[in-house]
Amino acid sequence: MEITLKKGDITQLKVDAIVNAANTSLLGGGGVDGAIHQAAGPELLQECKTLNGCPTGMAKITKGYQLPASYVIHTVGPVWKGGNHKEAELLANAYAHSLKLAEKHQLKSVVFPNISTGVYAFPKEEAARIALQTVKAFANEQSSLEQVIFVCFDEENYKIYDQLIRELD
Ligand code: AR6
Repeated sequence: MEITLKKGDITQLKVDAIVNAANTSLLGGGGVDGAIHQAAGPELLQECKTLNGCPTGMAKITKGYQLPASYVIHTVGPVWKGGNHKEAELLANAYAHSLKLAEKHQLKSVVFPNISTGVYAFPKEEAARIALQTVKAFANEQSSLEQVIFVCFDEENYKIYDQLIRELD
């Protein structure tokens, strides 16, 4: 399994699935969630309404509708509350459950945004370490996944990931 880094807008990527950093309602919001719903069109919200939300750290899958990606994996990262509220564990769970869902659907390529590092205020470097460790641990297992891409929208996250990927290699 190949792990790659890109900079830019997740909604533009033609992959099997893009991951959405959603909230527990799964009914849309701002940030990457808003961008994904905007680009996918109103049918995405219609399908999300049938899912009955999603607990923090878990993931659910829908079709991609007008997106270039075939599917959207909606996961919910934790809100940062200082670090003593299981934030690290919940963030790792969000990545791990998204990967498991991709695997269950036999997907080959998945793109992650930097979950929880926007409105949810998770410290970016710690979040990046958790994301990379969780994906790397999964890469060691037998999987349908051939490519996992991290897409960074902001320069700060891009620099953090670029350095960490080199370190971990
Ligand atoms: N493509 C890729 N990454 C993006 C894009 C994009 N188009 N737009 C923003 N980002 P956030 P959270 C990055 O706030 O912290 C929503 O309202 C952004 O730079 O979108 O998990 C949900 O409904 C940041 O690094 O998600 C929830 O209520 C990262 O995406 C809440 O925000 C995550 O920022 C979730 O908060």
